[in-house]
Amino acid sequence: MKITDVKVIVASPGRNYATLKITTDDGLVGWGDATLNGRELAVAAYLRDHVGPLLIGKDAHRIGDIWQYLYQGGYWRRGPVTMTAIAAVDVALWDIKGKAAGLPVYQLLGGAARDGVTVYGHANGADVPELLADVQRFVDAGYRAVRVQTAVPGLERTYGMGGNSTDVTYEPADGALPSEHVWETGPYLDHLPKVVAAVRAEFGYGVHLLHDVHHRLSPIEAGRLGRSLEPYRMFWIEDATPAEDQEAFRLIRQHTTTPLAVGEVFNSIWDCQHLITNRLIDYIRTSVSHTGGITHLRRVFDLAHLYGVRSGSHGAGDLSPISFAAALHLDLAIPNFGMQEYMGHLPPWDEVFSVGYEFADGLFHPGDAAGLGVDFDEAAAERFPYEPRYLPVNRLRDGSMHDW
Ligand code: GCO
Ligand code: MG
Repeated sequence: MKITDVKVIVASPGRNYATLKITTDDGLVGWGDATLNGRELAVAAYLRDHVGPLLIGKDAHRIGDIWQYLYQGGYWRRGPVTMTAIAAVDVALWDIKGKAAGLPVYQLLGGAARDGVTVYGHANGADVPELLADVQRFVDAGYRAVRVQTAVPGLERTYGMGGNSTDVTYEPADGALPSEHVWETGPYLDHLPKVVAAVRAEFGYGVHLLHDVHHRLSPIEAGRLGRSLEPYRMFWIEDATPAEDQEAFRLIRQHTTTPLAVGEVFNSIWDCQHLITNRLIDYIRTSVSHTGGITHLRRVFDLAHLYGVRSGSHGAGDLSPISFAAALHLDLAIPNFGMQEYMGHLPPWDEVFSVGYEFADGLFHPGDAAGLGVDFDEAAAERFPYEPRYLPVNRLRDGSMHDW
């Protein structure tokens, strides 16, 4: 089965997405997500100019060989643009293989290891009452896990705020240029434990609570936050400290039993290797669309399984419905599933993407259509042209750059 066409579509139904379409001589079409928030055009160019022409004529069934061809053959290793491009090709080829076999992708991965995929939603609130009302929406909708984010007194805007409803999400990349905001760690460290205490007081311990620190703390500050949250039994705190320095997590580990999750900005198994093999984390958050696709992410999860680390894949709205569908197939089949993020997608996403996944009682299932169970309306996509959008940045009060 030969690849005859490779096409990248950049469109903005609700937010910018880059989508890869691979067509074979059998007439089969596979879809992959090539979206990298704020760098969509870079991945699109990489695919159009440096990957697509190399794939024409190759056997679409040889997923593993094509993966190595694009990884080793590209010479320049790793990085978010390269690994997102490879991921899009990989996912599209798994979609094609499933369609050729007449099976959903999870069946090709060994079949279902669970009935469904537990997801967490994004609750947030400018103050405690607003946050409690948002958590209530997710609990009422059947969610078994909820991420809690809140404003910080004295700070104009903080990460994770927006879209107070289970059915209308929010998009953090909201500026034609990066907006700049002030960050101060002290008020955050003082305020967050009080907010989480209020959520636990209202909802008890029957719902999993998660929080995203979003790279904003030093290791010792992260250890302090983890310890202050121990009474509230967090499912995890995420991105507690920037993880280029994987060994930094040992310092956090020494100070707290709060579970640690990291990895959404990682793009290869080598970004995770030290963290996993030293048991410095509890969940690995690498995503199918930024970590080389199903083929590579399955290797990450297999390594994690050896060390008791579970999956916790990134699933924000800037990972397209194609990415979320692929994540569900993998989440359903792996032995060490932990948690899947589900932020939803901004309308009118469903005027372009059609999906087979369904939500019930806190769990998603990818459906049993052959392949990924997704489709993409190219004609509709033309109604939503790309618009430059960037994530915000933080600066400290003295003007120093800081993680947002
Ligand atoms: C998450 C992530 C997002 C990122 C976004 C970047 O946990 O979902 O941290 O909120 O900021 O995906 O594009
Ligand atoms: Mg995050």
